[in-house]
Amino acid sequence: MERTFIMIKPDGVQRGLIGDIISRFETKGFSLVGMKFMSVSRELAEKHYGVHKERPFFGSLVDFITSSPVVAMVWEGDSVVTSARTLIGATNPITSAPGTIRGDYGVTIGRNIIHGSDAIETAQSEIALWFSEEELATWESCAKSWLYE
Ligand code: D4T
Repeated sequence: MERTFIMIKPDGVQRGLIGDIISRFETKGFSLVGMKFMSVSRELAEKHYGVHKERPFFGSLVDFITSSPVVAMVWEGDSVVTSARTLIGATNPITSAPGTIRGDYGVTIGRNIIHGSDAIETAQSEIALWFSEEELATWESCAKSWLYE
């Protein structure tokens, strides 16, 4: 079973999309193993987006992520890293497909509602950055045998 890190960004929270977004992951068949509603420190935001440190949008991205609370989550399931990125849609909402979270709700790249880890290794380091082991639950959904062969 794979795990991925998902964050509903400040715009998703402010626009009342928390319930809808969680519902999409649940109804797809993934299991929630960790979740917290939190304000993000500049230090955490800068670490999370460290790969973009030299990009021109880095400062405004960190300002945005720290501007209002986020929902940080860990979801589990088969191929969840790739599958979550499919549910989320392309980075720029101008081109994200209808039916995806960004395609349905986003208008601009700087307000694209949600983050999802882009690879298994990234997921592992992002989960370790945002959550301690004790904050993650190990459990098995009663639907498991109806989701997997
Ligand atoms: P995140 O990391 O937020 O899930 O987005 P993606 O993985 O889909 O895309 P990314 O890492 O390339 O970009 C990170 C973050 O920066 C914002 N951004 C990006 C921006 O404001 N302007 C830009 O030109 C780009 C490329 C949006 C997502």
